[in-house]
Amino acid sequence: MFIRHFIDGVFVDSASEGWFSNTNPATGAAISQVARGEAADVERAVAAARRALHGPWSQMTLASRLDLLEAVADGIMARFEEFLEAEIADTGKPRRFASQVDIPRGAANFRAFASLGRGAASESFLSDTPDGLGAINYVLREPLGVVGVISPWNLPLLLLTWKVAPALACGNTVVVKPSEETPTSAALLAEVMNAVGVPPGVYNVVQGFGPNGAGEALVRHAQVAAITFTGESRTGTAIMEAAAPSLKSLSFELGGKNAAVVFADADFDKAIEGTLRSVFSNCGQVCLCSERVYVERPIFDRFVETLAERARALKLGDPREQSTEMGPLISAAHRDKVLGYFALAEAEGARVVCGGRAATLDGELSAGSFVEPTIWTGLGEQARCVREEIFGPVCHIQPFDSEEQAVQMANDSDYGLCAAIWTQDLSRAHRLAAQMQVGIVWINSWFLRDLRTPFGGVKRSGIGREGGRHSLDFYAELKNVCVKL
Ligand code: NAD
Ligand code: 6OD
Repeated sequence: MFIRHFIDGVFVDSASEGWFSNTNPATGAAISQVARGEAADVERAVAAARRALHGPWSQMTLASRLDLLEAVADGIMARFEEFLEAEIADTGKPRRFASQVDIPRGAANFRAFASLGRGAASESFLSDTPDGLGAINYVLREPLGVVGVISPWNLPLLLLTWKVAPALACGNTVVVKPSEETPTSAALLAEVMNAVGVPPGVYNVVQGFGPNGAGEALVRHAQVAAITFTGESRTGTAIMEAAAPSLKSLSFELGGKNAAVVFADADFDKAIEGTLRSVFSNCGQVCLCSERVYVERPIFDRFVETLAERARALKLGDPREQSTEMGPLISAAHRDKVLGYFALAEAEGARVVCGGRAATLDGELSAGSFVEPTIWTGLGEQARCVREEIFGPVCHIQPFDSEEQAVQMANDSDYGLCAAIWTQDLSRAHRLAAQMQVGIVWINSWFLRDLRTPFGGVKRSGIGREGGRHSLDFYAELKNVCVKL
């Protein structure tokens, strides 16, 4: 299979005619050849996006633009199985997870921002003037222009559409650069865009790499008004540096080293189930996953043993099978990075409660990038394995003795994306929620999403908020109009 760029409504090869290989991490087999985008391809895509911006897209009424977004959502659902197969093959994520999370959310993102676009209000103020006649100020929302969308591999369709949908709802056109690990769903989405009648040039895809490739060229392009990026924190730094000369708007959703805090009064079974999900979902490759778990001392031993028992029982296997609970990591390179942390944890003095090694499966899965679900205890707060984002199926569990200590340990991180708190004492839950240095707090839950809420992180976990009206604010230029009466 060949995956090409999508520019001005058609699939095209790279100007350089370069390709790279895309592999299935469950088998190590090459599954497609992907066009390797460079600056020349970004140039073509931005030119197409500018033509559409000033042409057919701007001439559509808001209502018909938002109707098209609804049609894209329907188009994703109509091709659910193809999107599902694409995400499973590109990422190795289990069918169960992709069918419940990735694909439905791809469609839901378009529906949510179509609906938010229809309901968007504009501020207005009646102002005093010296002559007593007054003035009315109102606010126009205008498109930013061409928006560059750079997305990661862990939730490819979900995270791409989370940015494309609001950008289009606000009247922008987009050039997207999907992760080089997961090119397929962005190309399938292009087919949906064409099928439902989104004008050529509104949604463009340039495949390829980041540094010195399509990603960097998009960031540096003077006619790209904004970059919305999800990925690693250090990539955020590189993007910010490259974007500086052209003074673009930036929205960053970055890494995490998230804490789950479990009090002795929590519903034990729910806390175990929730923490199992928050540590091991998508093989630990969700930015919101809990890699640090703090448990109140009276239930610490029981919690560690029960969670380890549940982790050992997780079914590793072929991601295509409905019964599989954990697939491989995204690539052999990422597996080696995670295994490096497994070795480092032991060197740092961890007790390995379960896992800690690569997992070898049979048959065609023998070349897959599988690792065991892993739990550590016994590390100090300064251990690298407690401070650095690993992005694998692993957590460190540590006891605490007081609410103050739990807050102090949870906040002792360079990151600040989210936290999960498990307690039946609601006063305590609210008290802690206010003290957590993060962008999102889940109480007795995890990854429970309402797309109208602000989403993002503090510290090294991000800059800005997307979600609901926060997305509409980022993807629009606000213009104040002052009318003297
Ligand atoms: P990554 O930063 O390596 O890559 C993300 C994207 O950026 C890819 O498309 C890549 O090609 C591109 N890129 C890389 N370097 C670039 C550069 N110099 N210029 C322009 N583009 C560049 O991240 P990843 O490994 O794909 O994803 C995993 C990371 O993403 C983890 O750190 C995870 O926590 C984070 N993440 C955060 C969120 C969030 O909402 N906060 C969501 C998902 C993933
Ligand atoms: O749910 C979302 O909107 C979102 N942006 C999730 C990010 C998950 C990180 O891997």
